Amino acid sequence: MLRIAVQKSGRLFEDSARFLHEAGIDFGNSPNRLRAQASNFPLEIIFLRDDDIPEYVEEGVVHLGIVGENVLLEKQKTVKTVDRLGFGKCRLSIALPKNMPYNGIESLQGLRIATTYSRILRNFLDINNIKAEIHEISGAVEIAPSLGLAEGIFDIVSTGSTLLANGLREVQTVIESEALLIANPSLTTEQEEIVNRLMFRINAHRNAQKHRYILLNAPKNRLDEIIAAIPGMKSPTILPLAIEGWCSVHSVIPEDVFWEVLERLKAAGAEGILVAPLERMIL
Ligand code: PRT
Ligand code: ZN
Repeated sequence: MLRIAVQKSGRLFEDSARFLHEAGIDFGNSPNRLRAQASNFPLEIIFLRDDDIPEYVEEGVVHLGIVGENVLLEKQKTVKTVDRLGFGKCRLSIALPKNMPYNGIESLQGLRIATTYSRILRNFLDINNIKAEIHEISGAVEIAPSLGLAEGIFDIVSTGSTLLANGLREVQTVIESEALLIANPSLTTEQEEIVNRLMFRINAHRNAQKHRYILLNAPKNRLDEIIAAIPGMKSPTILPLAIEGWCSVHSVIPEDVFWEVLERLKAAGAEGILVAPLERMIL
């Protein structure tokens, strides 16, 4: 049995739940609980504040966690990154009042910068030999300059509209972030095995998303040309049709080229072309 921590509510909750559902894991959908047992996989889901997840994973209280890379880097906990999940994308950037000049990192020298991410900022400033004062605050960072607490801020930016609304301008991106699947670094072999099963299921879903199932009718005398147009798995399945001189061709093609493939197939004489999505695909 494994335990996975996901954000209880907030920006990562829905995508984290979707991630588990895509792996075929069922745990109901009431977000008000603190824990839930998957009904069809040896997994217990624990709902936590995102800030606590790296520590819970490091301590082994939970075996896995889904958390923003920004939070993980700030907390500096010893965990293993199992996978990058492609959601919760954002960046951590330094922003200054929109009229304040910025001519590169040196312009930050001597400034006061407010942030909730003081470790990441400290590290960035140290690497670049910038002496700036970090004001660690716990929220509402973007109003610090207008209150006179600091000249600049260091915070999460996604669309940039929050900065704009507060008269700030993004001047320096420090890190790009996305949600990560993290694991305790000393899982037992049995626990690793469950993580592998989880990843196997996720990859079967991802592969399916990237491919399409294709069926078509082909005149036998142009079959070679048609087969050559299909960048399929090993080789297409060819089945006879009731009509003399024709056969049915089945294959799986990468999603990103399927329009070009369809054009080539049509030009090669294929008829009755059907394209269908895939549920799961194991390579
Ligand atoms: O309650 P809990 O502690 O669990 O949640 P939280 O309030 O600390 O975090 P939450 O739910 O806001 O965000 C969780 C994670 O989502 C973050 O740690 C990031 O990894 C990721 N993420 C992605 C974001 C954003 N995009 C984002 N835009 N987190 C916060 N924001 C904020 C940003 O700071 C700004 O204030 O959203 C605001 C809007 O951004 P703009 O640039 O689109 O205006
Ligand atoms: Zn948080």
